[in-house]
Amino acid sequence: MRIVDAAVVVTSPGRNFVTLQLRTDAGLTGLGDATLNGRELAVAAYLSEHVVPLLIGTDAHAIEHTWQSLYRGAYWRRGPVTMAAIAAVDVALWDIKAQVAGLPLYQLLGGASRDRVATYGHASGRDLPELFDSIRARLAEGYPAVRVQTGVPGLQRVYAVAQPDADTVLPVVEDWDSAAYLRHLPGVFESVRNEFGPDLPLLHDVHHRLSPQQAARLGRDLEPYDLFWLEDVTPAEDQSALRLVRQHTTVPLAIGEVFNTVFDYQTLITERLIDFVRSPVTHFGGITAVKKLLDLAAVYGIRSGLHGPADISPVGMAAAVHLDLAVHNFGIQEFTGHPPAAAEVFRGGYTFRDGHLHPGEAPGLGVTLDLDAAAAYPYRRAYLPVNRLHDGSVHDW
Ligand code: CS2
Ligand code: MG
Repeated sequence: MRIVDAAVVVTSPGRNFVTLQLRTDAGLTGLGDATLNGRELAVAAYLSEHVVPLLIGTDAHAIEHTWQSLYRGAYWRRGPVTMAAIAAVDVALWDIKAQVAGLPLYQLLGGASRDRVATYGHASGRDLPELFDSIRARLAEGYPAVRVQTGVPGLQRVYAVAQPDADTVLPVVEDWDSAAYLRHLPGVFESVRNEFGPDLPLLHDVHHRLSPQQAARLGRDLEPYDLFWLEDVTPAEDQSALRLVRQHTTVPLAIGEVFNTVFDYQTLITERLIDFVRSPVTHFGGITAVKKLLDLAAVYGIRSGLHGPADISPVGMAAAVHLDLAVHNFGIQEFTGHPPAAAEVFRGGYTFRDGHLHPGEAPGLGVTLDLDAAAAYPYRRAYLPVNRLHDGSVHDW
């Protein structure tokens, strides 16, 4: 079975998504997510200009060989643009192979290791009353675990709390002060625990903003509140930073949403510096690569917590849910849903019920792409926010 055609579809039903659709001479189509938030057209161009011409005429069943050819054959390895493109090809080929087998994709990954996939949702508020309302809303939706983000006194626009201005073209500027944040956050978690009791799994995302010393202090200060995980405490490219954090706190650490290959985790996993790996299928080279990552992590007792915000498309999320159901060392899946219009473009796929996901029993990934609906939502340029300190200098966002 040969690949005969490939379409790179950029659409914006509420937000931008990039999807690769491969077609074979057997008349089958497979989908892969190539969305890279704020850099969508870079991946679309990499796919159209460089990857697709290499695929036409190749064996659609040779997933591992194709992966190695795109990774090793480019010479310029790694990086989010390249690995998102490879991920889209990989997932589309898995989708096709599972359709040939007539099986839902998770069956090709070893079959179900669990009945359903537990998720966490996002709660945030500028102050405690707003935050409590947001947590209650997630609990009412059935989420078994909640990520808690809060405003910080003295800061105007904080990650996950500030609402983006409508129709901003240039990046939104948020503000940041690590000292104010470190003073404020433990009290917020104390209040949340007092209000919601000891059983609710709570998570928090630091979004790569602290020095190792600050992160170690925060981990210690949060220990009484029994977090499920503390995420991305330090800038992620510095693996050795987490050695210092790990020596000073027992808080479970999660990292990896901006990683693209297993080498980004080499020190972290083999030295047992983390508890959860966070890479999404979409930015890490696909199912082939994330499965290998999770197998390495399993050797060290490390579990999955795959990245699943709205910028992972319904196709990327479906791939994650198949993998989550199959692997033994699943931890939790982030899931925030998508803008309503996305359901017009991406049909089918997983279901979300009682805070849990199930990939369904349709052959393949189970997602179809409506090209007419996609065309009705043209691309709109979008940026992620940036962070500034009080003196105007740039801080990690
Ligand atoms: C976040 C993301 O979900 C998360 O944990 O860190 O929302 C992240 O900010 C976005 O994916 C960036 O595109
Ligand atoms: Mg995060």
